[in-house]
Amino acid sequence: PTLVRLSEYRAPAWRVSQVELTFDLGIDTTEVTSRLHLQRDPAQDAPLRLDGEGLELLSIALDGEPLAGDAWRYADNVLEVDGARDGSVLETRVCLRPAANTALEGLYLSGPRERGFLLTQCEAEGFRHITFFPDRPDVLASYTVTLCADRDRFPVLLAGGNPDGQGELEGGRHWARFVDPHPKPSYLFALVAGRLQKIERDYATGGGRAVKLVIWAEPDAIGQCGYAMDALERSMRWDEEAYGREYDLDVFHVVATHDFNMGAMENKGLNIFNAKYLLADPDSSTDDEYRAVEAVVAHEYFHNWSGNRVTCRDWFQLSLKEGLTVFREQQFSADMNSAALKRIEDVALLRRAQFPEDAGPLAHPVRPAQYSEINNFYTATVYEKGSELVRMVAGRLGRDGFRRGMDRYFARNDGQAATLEDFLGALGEANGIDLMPYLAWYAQAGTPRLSARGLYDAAHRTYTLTLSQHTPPTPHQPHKQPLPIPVKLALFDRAGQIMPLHLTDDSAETSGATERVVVLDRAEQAFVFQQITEAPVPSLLRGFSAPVILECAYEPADLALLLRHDPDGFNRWEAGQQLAARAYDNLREGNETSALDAWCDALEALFNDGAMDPALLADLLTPPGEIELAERERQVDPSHVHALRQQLQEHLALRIGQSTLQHRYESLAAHASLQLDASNQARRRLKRRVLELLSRIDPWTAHAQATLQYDNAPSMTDRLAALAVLVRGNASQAHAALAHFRERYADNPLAMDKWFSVQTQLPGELVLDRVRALEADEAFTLKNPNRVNSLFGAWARNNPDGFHRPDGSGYQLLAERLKQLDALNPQVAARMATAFNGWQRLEPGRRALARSAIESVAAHAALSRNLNEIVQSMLH
Ligand code: BAL
Ligand code: ZN
Repeated sequence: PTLVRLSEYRAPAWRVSQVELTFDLGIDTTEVTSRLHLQRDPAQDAPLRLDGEGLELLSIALDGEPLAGDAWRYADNVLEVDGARDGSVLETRVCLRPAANTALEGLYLSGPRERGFLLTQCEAEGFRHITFFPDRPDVLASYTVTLCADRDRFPVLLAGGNPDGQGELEGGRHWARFVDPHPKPSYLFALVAGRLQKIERDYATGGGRAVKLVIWAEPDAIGQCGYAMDALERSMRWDEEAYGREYDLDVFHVVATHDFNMGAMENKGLNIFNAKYLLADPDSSTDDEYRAVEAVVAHEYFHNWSGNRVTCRDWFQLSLKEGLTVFREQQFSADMNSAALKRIEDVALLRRAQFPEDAGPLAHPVRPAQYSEINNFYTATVYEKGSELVRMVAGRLGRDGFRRGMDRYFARNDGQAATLEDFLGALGEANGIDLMPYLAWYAQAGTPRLSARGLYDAAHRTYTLTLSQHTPPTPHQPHKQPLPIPVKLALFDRAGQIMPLHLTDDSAETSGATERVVVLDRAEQAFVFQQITEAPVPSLLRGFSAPVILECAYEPADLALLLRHDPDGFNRWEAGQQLAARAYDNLREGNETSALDAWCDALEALFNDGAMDPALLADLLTPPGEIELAERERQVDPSHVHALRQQLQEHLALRIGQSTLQHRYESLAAHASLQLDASNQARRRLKRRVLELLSRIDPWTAHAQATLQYDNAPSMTDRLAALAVLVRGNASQAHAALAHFRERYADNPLAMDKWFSVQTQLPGELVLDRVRALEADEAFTLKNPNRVNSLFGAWARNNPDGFHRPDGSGYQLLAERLKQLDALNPQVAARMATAFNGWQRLEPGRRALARSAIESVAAHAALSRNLNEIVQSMLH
């Protein structure tokens, strides 16, 4: 397969200044007429070549004249046209088949043909499935879009930009026109047509622009859009206040669909959302889902500046918009909710999803050097690690400096397609700082290991902290260079008091602060702290100041001290996670229990500390997940990891004590509420955790309580938490609860997704039969990405013991389904295939079985470019 390389980037030979599109919409066939106003780069002498995939060309004309058959060629997804000049207008007419489009890329039908609606998805390269175009993000054009359709079947017609007229046509048809005044790349084009309902709100920007906010959904879902509307308004206000960014059109449309490959899409003026991230109501959504809706609504809205007004020069720069926008969303969510809990959630996600990616066969830099299929690079590395890189730079500049830099970046690149160099350049120049050393982070894959050694010199009252770094090799990158690693740190005395810091060569201004950032920018470096009166306990990488793995030979008592005394919730959690990982090592090695004892003692004390925030306590009581713990093994046996983690939780539950847990559960359960405020969410979170711990040591009581909780739950949060405890414990009561849930939510697709996914959490030896049975359920379909993820994704990713069966049966099932799925939807198949990541580190028996399953996928005829790239990378 052809590789696209960053090093081979060339500016486009032909650009398009204006696009006029007319759609004659129908479910089986849609005709698209396109008029492209062409601009030729005088410095390049290349023929006009346009991208186009799967297009049925009906007619073609240049400057008003039909083109003869020998004046154009359409082969290998490229249309080459002779005779075009600077200023020429190329007109093409093509036929599309939306109802037959199962890949959900380009124009497709969402829902059943009788009542579904038409919509588009163009990022990254979907526009070429709609019309011929130089389908690359550095071609920015203004769009005029006219939609024509039968009025009864498609009463609502939407496209990006501002409305510019509508009217009736003959034969019960109508039309609507939209003009987008802001030049945009083709990946931001969108249209929607069908029977949708709306909720509306008026919004006035700080600068006085009146904006109509409209959220559209199918009739049965429109009642679940209110929360998203509130979140949208909060996001718009926040971006004005935090970044001085205002919205720039008269309307902002948002549409919910159940059929979507991604989470959502930031099309200019017409965001399209996977319903999972837009719809919310207490009866069918959990607290976590509410927060996800708020975060994704904000993320897509923030793209209006970081992505749309300033877009990417090429797809290698994807993190320029995605890493930056994830970072902006993280700041927003921290402001709206608890900053500590948000940071915990984000770092946990990074460790669960990105660290394993960076350590496996799919490792790639945040700015990849090459790709075969760009859709395979919408990864945790580009998004989540990309956000961490922005966070490091923002931390380096400070709040005001970062804002100054962002203002410069937006001003200088507005209306243009930019690079990461443009980003770091603007931020650095606005602050008189050279940020280019941070480019190395964008180019180098793999998670750096940061080692820390402390040495206390009582005679001189100094503490020397020696930091060193090392990044293991990754595919195509055997040798790594040192990176600039900002290490935020504090020192604590043995009573848990934070110490003032005086670094050698300190300025008067910084000397004496209790928290400092030192930057390690070579292989090894020592930092000497003065006036230290006793051997301190260092708290390193505070706030997770760099995306690295810290290796520090802490005594368990040191970590326990940080867990008990650090005033910062995130750092406290972090100390607890490190201590829990060491406790896990104790259990694995079986020769000592010092970390296990320290972890249990500290948590027991915190459990009984009435001042603890219940949500933070719930997180503290949760040890690292099985995927993280597996990283501590040389050869991974997922069943063993699962068993050890269960033991870890049993030790903790026993230490806290059955009656204490029970008492706390009852007091939390006595106030079950529907309210979404932070304190009620926190109580629900702790209640779930306490019930889970109880189920480890007293399943009989816990299952009885879970059944009661299920029956009386006022909200989905409580209902699903109870159901999960019953299913995980294989309780006899699970059957009736699942049957009840199935019936109650049969018409609610998002709730039904939860019904599928909760059952994938059955104990490892039981789950495969259940997955097979669920596939046969009439509500299951391989055509819906959410449903596929709720069954196969939840099973293969969230139940390692259930996926990695010792006989390889899990691998075989997934391999078979990947082949079927690939024929329908290559993007979803390729993403699902990444569940095999980490197979090379499995114990030998499973490793051989996993390899042969992946090989069987690789050997399948007619594999998509998407899936092929993933399985080939997996095997090499
Ligand atoms: N741009 C693709 C979806 C998102 O990251 O917002
Ligand atoms: Zn995004």
